[in-house]
Amino acid sequence: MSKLKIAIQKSGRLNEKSVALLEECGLKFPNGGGKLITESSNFPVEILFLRDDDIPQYVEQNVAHIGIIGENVFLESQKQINIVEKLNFSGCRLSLAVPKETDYEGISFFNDKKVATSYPNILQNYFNENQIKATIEVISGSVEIAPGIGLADGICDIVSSGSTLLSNGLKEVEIVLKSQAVLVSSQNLDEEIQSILNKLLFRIRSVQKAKE
Ligand code: PRT
Ligand code: ZN
Repeated sequence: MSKLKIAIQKSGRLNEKSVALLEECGLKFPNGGGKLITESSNFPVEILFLRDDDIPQYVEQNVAHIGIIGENVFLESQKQINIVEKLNFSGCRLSLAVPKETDYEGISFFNDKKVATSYPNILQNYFNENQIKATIEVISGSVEIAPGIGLADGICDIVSSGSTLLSNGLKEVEIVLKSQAVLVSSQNLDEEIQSILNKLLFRIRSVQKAKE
């Protein structure tokens, strides 16, 4: 019998809540011990533990049928996959920030400026929509230190409480995107897999409803 393959984050901010959601749906499976793939004992699913950035590609290629990622990772990936459900956890925003002493009067500030980010695709679209011509400096982590070390005039990064910006002398000036965890799916599901997904989705929606 076929199994629905679900990709979730191996470790990080989405891991615990992704595991919890599947457990709340009644799925029993071994979790932990560093296994990268595990099976449920009471539902036809296999769970793959991956880095969140790799999930869109796995899902596009139908290696995983569905996955749980942040909308920010979904959009940045530009992969041909669908959002099937918003999951109401890991809410955050992708924002532009500048050194707090900057005299900021609007988005045109970014014309001819350098902005450091790990989200070049989303940011470029945003600048295009707002007719801003800026240089995007792609870095993969510790984006918040870029202005302080002279690498950029501003940054575009994920913000939740805002305390990281604050402690690096930055202020949030524009929200580029509001994000939350989403369930994504492949566009090439066969009938059997789709029917398992429908059962899981029914449970996910019941769990969500119970929390409203
Ligand atoms: O190892 P892997 O690649 O799988 O994980 P990762 O390090 O890329 O991602 P991870 O675990 O940090 O985040 C996974 C997802 O959680 C993100 O893609 C977002 O959708 C979501 N999320 C929610 C966040 C945050 N909140 C968040 N605060 N992702 C990152 N942050 C970081 C942010 O980059 C910044 O450095 O936290 C800092 C800001 O937090 P505050 O509270 O100080 O504003
Ligand atoms: Zn990642």
